[in-house]
Amino acid sequence: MSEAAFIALGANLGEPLATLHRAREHLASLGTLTGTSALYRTVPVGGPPGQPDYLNAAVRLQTELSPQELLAALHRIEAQAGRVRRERWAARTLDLDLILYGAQVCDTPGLTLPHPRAWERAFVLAPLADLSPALVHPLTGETVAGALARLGLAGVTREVAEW
Ligand code: A4P
Ligand code: MG
Repeated sequence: MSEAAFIALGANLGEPLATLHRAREHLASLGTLTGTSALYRTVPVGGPPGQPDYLNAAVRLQTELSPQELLAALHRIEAQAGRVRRERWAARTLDLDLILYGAQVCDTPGLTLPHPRAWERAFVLAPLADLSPALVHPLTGETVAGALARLGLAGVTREVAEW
C-alpha cells in the first residue's frame, strides 16, 4: 500500500541549488513525485549567528516505503550530499525532514510524526502551501494555509516557481 509523504528540503552551504536538484532526483527514486513546491530563499531560524540564507522547498512523494524506511533513505541522501552533523540547527549542505506521512502520528526516539516544529515555521509551511494548502495537522486540525496566515511570511521570499 502506498502513502503520500511530504518532505521538506533545506540547504545553506556549498551549492544549495545544485544540492537540491540532486536531492530531488534521489527522492524520485523512492516512489513517485507528485508535486514540487516553488523555491524559497529564507532567513535562518535558530542556530549560530552569521549563517547564510537557506534555500527551502518541499515535495510530495507517493511511496511504498514505511516511514522508518523513508527516513533512513533521507539520511542516506543527506550523507551523499556531504552533510556533517555538528551542533543542532547548524548550517548544512542538505536537510531533509519528513513532515507528514499520510495522517500518521508517532513519537519514537528516531522519528516524530508530524515533524514537531513544522507548523511553527514559515520556511516549511510556505512550500507546503504550494502543494496542499488545505492539508491539516493530524493532531491540531490546523490547515497549512491557516498556520501560514497565523505566522506570516517574514524572512521567506519566493525565488522561482520552477526549479
Ligand atoms: N527526526 C525525528 N523525527 C523526524 C522527522 N519527522 N523528520 C530525527 C526528520 N528527522 C526526524 O535531525 C535530528 C534528528 O531528528 C534525526 O536524528 C532524526 O532521526 P537532524 O536533521 O540531524 O538535525 P537538525 O536538522 O539540526 O534538527 P531538526 O530537529 O531537524 O532541525 P529543524 O527543526 O528541522 O531545523 N532556517 C531556515 N530558514 N531554513 C531551514 O531549513 N532548518 C533548520 C533545522 C533550522 N533553521 C532553518 C532551517
Ligand atoms: Mg533535519
